[in-house]
Amino acid sequence: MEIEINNILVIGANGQIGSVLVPALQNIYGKSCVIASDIYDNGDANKVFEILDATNFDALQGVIEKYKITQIYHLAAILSAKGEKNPQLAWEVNVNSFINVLEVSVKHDIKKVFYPSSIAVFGLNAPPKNTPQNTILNPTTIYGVSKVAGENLAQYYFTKYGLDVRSLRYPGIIGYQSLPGGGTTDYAVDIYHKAIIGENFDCFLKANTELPMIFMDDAIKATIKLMQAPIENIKIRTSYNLSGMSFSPEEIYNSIKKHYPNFSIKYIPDFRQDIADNWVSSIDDKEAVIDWNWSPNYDLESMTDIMVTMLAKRYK
Ligand code: NAD
Ligand code: AKB
Repeated sequence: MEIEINNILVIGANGQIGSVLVPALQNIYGKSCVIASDIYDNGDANKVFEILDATNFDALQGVIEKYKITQIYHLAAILSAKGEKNPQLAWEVNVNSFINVLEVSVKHDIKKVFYPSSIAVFGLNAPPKNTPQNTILNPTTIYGVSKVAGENLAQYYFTKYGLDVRSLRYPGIIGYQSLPGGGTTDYAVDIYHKAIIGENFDCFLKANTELPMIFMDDAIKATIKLMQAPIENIKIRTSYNLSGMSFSPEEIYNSIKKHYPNFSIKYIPDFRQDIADNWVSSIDDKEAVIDWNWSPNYDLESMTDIMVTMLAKRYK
């Protein structure tokens, strides 16, 4: 019997998701089998690490060959708000680095690739509530445009080369372990930190702007479940809708206020309001439920309980 070797490369590993996903993968596959990489070294000695700019094909290929990589989690991206400040960079990082990953994967017979898409693929013409898997994708941000391109590339490489690329349309991710990096949903992480350190919160979205969100533990659970599912269960080769919860700034504020009654919020919408106004408010993820048995564990209140407990410990 052939023994399966899992040498996993995580690209963009120092970011909000990577810094939680890497330890989760280490727990499953062992520390020496998970190679974390990013464009900068954050000094965390608890992982095997390589500096890697994924827009550089030769550098990427060098790491694949050095560690005999068999799976890639490609997390590197410029998120929605940051992308609007520099659309060329967003395209270069989000699309061209993914093409490098796909090309190197075909060339080196990589067994599985994970590609994170986003609820940013949806625009104004998608049904805004309970948005279905198959609907019109006409995003208004360069980030959303790049993710639609990525989803189609994933499907193309699967169909043309049989490359096993799997993908999720993550909602906004909220966790206590790491800080977000330039997205429109970042407010929903920042608000907890402000409450816990006793500061008031200036919110860049309006009080009633409802968006799809998910707790970090559920996002990691979904990622690992998708990647471990039998290949015959993966029916969608663009990207799976994924749902955790949906709430507005006012609702998360009220949830935190139950723990911090003196906490106050001011609404000062900026350019990120325009981005959020073009996104949908809730997601229908029945295909994920049917195909690989997805279900989230957390709603707003249970997430808030953990967020305030863990951040209170951190700031003590
Ligand atoms: P992040 O911005 O926190 O992290 C991205 C990482 O990529 C950073 O550490 C950055 O240094 C690195 N990076 C940037 N350019 C690079 C390059 N050229 N080569 C290699 N690394 C590079 O993002 P995140 O929140 O961890 O998101 C990870 C992925 O998940 C992204 O593709 C993002 O679009 C997607 N996603 C995230 C969310 C969310 O709420 N966090 C929601 C939907 C989708
Ligand atoms: C962002 O706000 O850009 C991300 C996302 C939902 O893709 N958090």
